[in-house]
Amino acid sequence: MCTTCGCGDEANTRVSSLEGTGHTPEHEQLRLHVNDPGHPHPHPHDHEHSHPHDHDHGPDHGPGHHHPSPNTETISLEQNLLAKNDLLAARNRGWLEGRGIRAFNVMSSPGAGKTTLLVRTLADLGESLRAGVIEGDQETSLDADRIRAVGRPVIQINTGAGCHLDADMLRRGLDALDPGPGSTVFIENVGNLVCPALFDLGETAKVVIVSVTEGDDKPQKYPHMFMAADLVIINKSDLLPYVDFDVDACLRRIRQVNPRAEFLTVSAATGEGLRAWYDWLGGTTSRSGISRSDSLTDSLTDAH
Ligand SMILES: Nc1nc2c(ncn2[C@@H]2O[C@H](COP(=O)(O)OP(=O)(O)OP(=O)(O)O)[C@@H](O)[C@H]2O)c(=O)[nH]1
Ligand SMILES: [Zn+2]
Ligand SMILES: [Zn+2]
Ligand SMILES: [Zn+2]
Repeated sequence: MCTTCGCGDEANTRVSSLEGTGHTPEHEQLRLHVNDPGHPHPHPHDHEHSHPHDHDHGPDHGPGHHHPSPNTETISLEQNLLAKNDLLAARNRGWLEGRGIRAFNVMSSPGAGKTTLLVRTLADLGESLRAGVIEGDQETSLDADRIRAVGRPVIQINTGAGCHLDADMLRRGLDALDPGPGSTVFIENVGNLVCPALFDLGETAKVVIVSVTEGDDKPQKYPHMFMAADLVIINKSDLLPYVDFDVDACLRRIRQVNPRAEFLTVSAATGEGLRAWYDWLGGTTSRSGISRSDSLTDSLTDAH
């Protein structure tokens, strides 16, 4: 569950490899399906899924028991939830680093072009990029089907009512995807500019996409998402002649909330500007961290 928007019920999260028939809604069955005996591998983590926030008071608590006010309870629930998530994210990060795997958490509002960009990237880079994808959506395997069509391994995570991926979901996705050492994992988060910003997954870098049809004011309205970004991609540049979107104003607003973010302007549909995205992806292999030194001018030049 998400204490930011009050959504969710993590017991309904489903992880699916799409192999076989599996559209059963039972999350336990799907987990068995993912870990099917045809694809054995050791469980890399030492913990089990738990629901620390999900307990109710029993009817028999003692007379000295004191109920905090509802507001206090919400805040401590959120702190506990995020603290637990950060711990699991740190384990994911260690697990990924230990295998030299790069994981990119791709976030945006619904429809900004995450899947389109990933499909095109996998098709353009072909065998030069060993990559798999973990797809997060509330429902359906439509996005995973699109990745599968370009012949790459993909795992679908359906969050049900949940509006974001968390570190435990990524861990389960990684168990199922079983990415090879030195490979790349793209994580397509649930389309949402709010809640995914709060949940560290243990990823190598956070990539935020904003499309020109959404308006150039998004960095100010959703500052947490843009503060968290390592790279911001402005997508759908092919539509710039038809919409009222000022790229320079948007970049300035990104800079105001996050001076270290890099940014690129691309069209995942026409391919414009994608060279810079591929260079960025390549750069993260040779650099130990993500470079945060690019100036506004450099990035603007790179994008064209
Ligand atoms: N004109 C134009 N359309 C694009 C571009 N990128 C994506 N689209 C279109 O935008 C729509 C949404 O794209 P998706 O890739 O499904 O977006 P998404 O972010 O994965 O969406 P969710 O998974 O639902 O959050 C589709 O109709 C795409 O064809 C682009 O660069 N230019
Ligand atoms: Zn949520
Ligand atoms: Zn939420
Ligand atoms: Zn998508």
